[in-house]
Amino acid sequence: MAVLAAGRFRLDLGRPLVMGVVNVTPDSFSDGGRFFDSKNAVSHAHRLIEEGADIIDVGGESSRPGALPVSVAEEIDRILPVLDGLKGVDKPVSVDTRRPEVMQAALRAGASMVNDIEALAAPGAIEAVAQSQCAVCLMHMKGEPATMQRQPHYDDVVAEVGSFLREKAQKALQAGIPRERIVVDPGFGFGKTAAHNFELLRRLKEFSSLGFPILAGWSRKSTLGKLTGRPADERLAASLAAALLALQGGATILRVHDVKETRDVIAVWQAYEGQAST
Ligand code: 7PJ
Repeated sequence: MAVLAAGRFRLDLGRPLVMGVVNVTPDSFSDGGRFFDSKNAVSHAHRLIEEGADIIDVGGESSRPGALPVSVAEEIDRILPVLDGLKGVDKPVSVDTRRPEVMQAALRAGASMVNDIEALAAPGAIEAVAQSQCAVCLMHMKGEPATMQRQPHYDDVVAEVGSFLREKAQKALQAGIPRERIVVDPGFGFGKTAAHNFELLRRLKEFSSLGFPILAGWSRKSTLGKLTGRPADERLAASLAAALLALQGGATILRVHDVKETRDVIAVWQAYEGQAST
């Protein structure tokens, strides 16, 4: 049985998994301050778990197109209270970060997975993961969040993303991270046009030959906004359609904001595939 090893957890990859997104980006207009933000994040995570999330992904740095980086200290201050608040939950908590210092602090605070949008590129990031028992998601991004959507170009987006992921996975293996802790992700929306994103989605199956579980993140992304003309909070239907297409393309982990609805998509897909629903 294929499994993903993530700290003390072993996740069955024989069925699709849902990674629920919990953003901890402080709302400067709320007077509750930081405590209010982290309390909200913790209760949101509990809700996503009730709705059927298999993994909770906590992020303290916005990586949306055009976003500017926050300091390491700020990122740690945002996520640690949330990880503390989630200590008792029986689902793996992932931390969405690029910084080794944040990874180490998060792993000490009980995180079981590192979700790195730059695939462990920062000096010390590979070591931070290798020295732990956590799972890691290696994602492809072209450029930096602040500028990545300025006319991205590829000769063959699938070939380029595929060889990037193969190389990063090889590096991780060489650094001593076992195969069963590694996930790969083509990074929809990260330095890609809508056409690139749909080519990657249409040819997602080609990434199966890498031999790692595939994570797909389409939830509420701006490509869906461009397509439908809708703002982020009205992209649920488009996100669910993309989730189904990702499942069809062999994705085993769906990173989403809307867990309950994505679970229903998975139920339909499993019935269609003749699998028992989970
Ligand atoms: C992704 C992510 C994604 C992985 C974000 C957003 C932007 N991590 N973090 N894959 N997207 N692994 O949710 O719109 O697609 S942040």
